[in-house]
Amino acid sequence: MKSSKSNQPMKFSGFGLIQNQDKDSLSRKITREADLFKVWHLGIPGINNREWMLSINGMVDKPNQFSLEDLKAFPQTSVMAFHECAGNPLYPKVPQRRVGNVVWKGVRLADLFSMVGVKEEACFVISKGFDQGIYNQKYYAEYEKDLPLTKALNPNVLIALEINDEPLTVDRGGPVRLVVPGYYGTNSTKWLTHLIVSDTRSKSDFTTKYYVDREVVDGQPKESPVWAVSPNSMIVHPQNGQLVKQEVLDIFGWTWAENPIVSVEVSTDGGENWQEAIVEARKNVEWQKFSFRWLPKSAGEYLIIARAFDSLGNCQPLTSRRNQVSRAMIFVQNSLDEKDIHPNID
Ligand SMILES: Nc1nc2c(c(=O)[nH]1)N[C@H]1C(S)=C(S)[C@@H](COP(=O)(O)O)O[C@H]1N2
Ligand SMILES: [Mo]
Repeated sequence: MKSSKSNQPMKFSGFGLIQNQDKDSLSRKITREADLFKVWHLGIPGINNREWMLSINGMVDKPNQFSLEDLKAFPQTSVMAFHECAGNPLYPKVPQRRVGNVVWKGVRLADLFSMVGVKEEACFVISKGFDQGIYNQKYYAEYEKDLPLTKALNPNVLIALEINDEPLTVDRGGPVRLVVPGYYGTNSTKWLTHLIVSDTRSKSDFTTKYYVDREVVDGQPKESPVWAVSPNSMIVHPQNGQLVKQEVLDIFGWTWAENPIVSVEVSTDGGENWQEAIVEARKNVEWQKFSFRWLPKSAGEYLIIARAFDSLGNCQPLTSRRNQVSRAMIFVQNSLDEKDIHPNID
């Protein structure tokens, strides 16, 4: 943007989160924009769409700048994709299941890259957003992330202008944001102003301090960027704490990962026995429905658990991870009065 950033009023300052998930919104294959969670670390900037510019530079042959009108003139691609927040970066192992499934539309990043010509030595793409402000007691002049060039060239990666056929609102990262389907939401930089092609990773706190998974493997500390989404699932029906009658119950939910989910197992006894659920095949990067028909043998408490496996054989862990299994404790009511269930019985 031409105007100086520090003069730009913020619409909202500081970290924020809106999550609006009820059973009705979670039952839909495509999440309504109004029902999709929103996250911002530094604030929501004030943006003038007419002055807005995306610049692409770094290890490219012909650095260039694109206005909103320039981007609208490119071929537009739609991608239905799950959108999952990795959770609070200060507590990276705490599961949040802040997730939805939406249709993004915009320009393929690969198309812009073929126009500017990416140099052979390049390995990463650094993205910067227009927001500025304080996160965890430190001031940041911008939000900055990175991703491998190989991922950036994937045809699903978009410079998005729309969500569910509507222009992106400023809260959603508009007028233009990066969308990296298959990667955690943190990588999909909102209010995108700069893409820098590089042979090294970003040194920003949002890639080196936050959004780094730290583990000890064979006694050695291991760090990995919070990029690809690990297998995850969410039980939508029945809901945790629900009271149901002792009759056939159609358990269902959603499952997703960067790689397609190939199977989901459901346990109705707290994890002692597992059975195969039916899983919808994946077309591209959208979430997949799983369902399991079950007749409770008797009244009582049941702990239902679902666990997903992706095409690489990765499975959801039982505890201590952002993608740990989803559980629903339910209460099956004795069908004492048959008339309640079969009113026409006599
Ligand atoms: N510029 C900018 N982009 C950002 C963020 C941010 O704070 N600033 N938050 C990230 C995080 S953690 C997530 S989960 C997604 C949230 O996108 P949404 O608000 O559209 O759901 O945006 C990502 N992109
Ligand atoms: Mo996030």
